[in-house]
Amino acid sequence: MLEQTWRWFGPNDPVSLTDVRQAGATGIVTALHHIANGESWSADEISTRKALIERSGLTWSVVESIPVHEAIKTRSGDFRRYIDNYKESIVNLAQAGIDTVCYNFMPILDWTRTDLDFRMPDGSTGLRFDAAEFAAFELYILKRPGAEYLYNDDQKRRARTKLDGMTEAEVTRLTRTIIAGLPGSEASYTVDRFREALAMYADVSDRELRQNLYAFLREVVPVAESAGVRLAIHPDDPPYPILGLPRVVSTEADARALLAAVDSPANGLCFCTGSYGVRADNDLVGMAERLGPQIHFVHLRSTQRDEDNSFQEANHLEGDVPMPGVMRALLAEQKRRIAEGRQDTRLPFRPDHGHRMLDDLTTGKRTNPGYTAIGRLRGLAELRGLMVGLSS
Ligand code: DNO
Repeated sequence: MLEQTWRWFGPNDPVSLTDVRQAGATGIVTALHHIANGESWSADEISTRKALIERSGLTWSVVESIPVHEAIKTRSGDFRRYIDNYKESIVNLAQAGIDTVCYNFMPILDWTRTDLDFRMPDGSTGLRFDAAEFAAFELYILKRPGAEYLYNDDQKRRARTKLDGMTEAEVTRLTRTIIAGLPGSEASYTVDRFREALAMYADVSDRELRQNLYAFLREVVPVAESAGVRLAIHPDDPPYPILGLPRVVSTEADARALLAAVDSPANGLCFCTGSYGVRADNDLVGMAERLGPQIHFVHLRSTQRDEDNSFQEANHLEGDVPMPGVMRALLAEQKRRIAEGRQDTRLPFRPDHGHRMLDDLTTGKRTNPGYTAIGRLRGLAELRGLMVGLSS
C-alpha cells in the first residue's frame, strides 16, 4: 500500500496535526514557509519542525516545497548564492532523515485559478480555471503587451463579455485570485509588481527556461544523490503556457527530457494527476506505468475539463482522471520496487485539494483554498478505499 500523506502548512494551518491523524494519514507533507524564498533551511529549524510533527504521532514524509528562487529560473542576479543555499537545505534535510523533496519550475506563479469558490452541482464549492476570465484579466485588467496576439477574435469577445458582466469588486477578486498567491505559493503580487516580474522573463524563451532547469539540476541532483535525497518536480498547473511565459513541465515528453538531462535516481517526478490531467493528450495511466520508476511523490486529484482549456476540480474519483488505472499502475510500481530491493518503497501520495462542503459552507470557518479538511478527508477516504480494494 502506498504511504498516505497530507499537506500541512505548519502551525498556522487551520487543519491541525490531530485532525490529520484522524483523517488516517500517517505522513506529513510540509515546508518551512516562514523562511524567505532563497535562504537555506538550518538544521535547527528542520529538527524543530520535525519534532513538532512527531509529537503528534506522524512523520515528516515529504518536503513540499523548497521553493526555487526566480533568479535561479532566469539565471540572473544572485542565482549562484541561491543554488548554494538550495544544496545546503537538501543536505540539512538529509541529516534529519528527510529524503523526499518536491519543487517546481513554474515562472512567477506557482499554480493559479480564476475562481476559488465555484459551485459544484452537489452544492459544495471548489476551484476553477476559466479560460475566458483569465483572458479578461490578461487582456483588459493587466493589459499585458502582446496578449492580444494570443487570443482570436472569438476568445476576445468572450473575455470582453465576462469583463462587462463583472462588478468592480469582482474585478478585484479575480485579480487577487490570479496573482495574490494560493496556498503554498511563496509569492504574492500587486498588479504593478506583477508587471515587473513579467518583465524579468521578457528574454527567457522556452528553450532558455529548459536550459536553466537542466543547469539547476546538474548542480543540485548530484548533491541530493550523495545525500540520499530524491527530488520530485511538480508539473505546471495549468499545464500549458500562460501570460506569454514558457512552461517546461507539462507533458510526458517534458518529463522525459528533464529526467534524461541528469541521469540519477535522485532526479525524479511528482506525479500530479490533477495538473497533468488537464491536458487530454497526457495519457495518465501510461505515464504512471512508463515513468513509474522515477516517480518519488504522488498528488491524486481529478479535474473536469471544458472544450476551451477551462477546467474545474472534480471529486477525486470522478472527472477526467482515470483514477483506478493510475492507482493500479502505482501499486504495480511499488511491488516492482519491493521485488528489486529498492529502498524507496513508501511511494507517498496525498489527496490533493478537496471541495468546501458541509460546515465549511455554513460556519464561516477559515479554510485554505483547495486545502479544506473535510474535502480532503473525503478524497483520502475514497482513494484509500480504492487502494485497499485494488490490493486485495
Ligand atoms: C497546489 C500545489 C502546488 C505545488 C507546488 C510544488 O496545490 O500542488 O502548490 O505544491 O507547485 O512545488
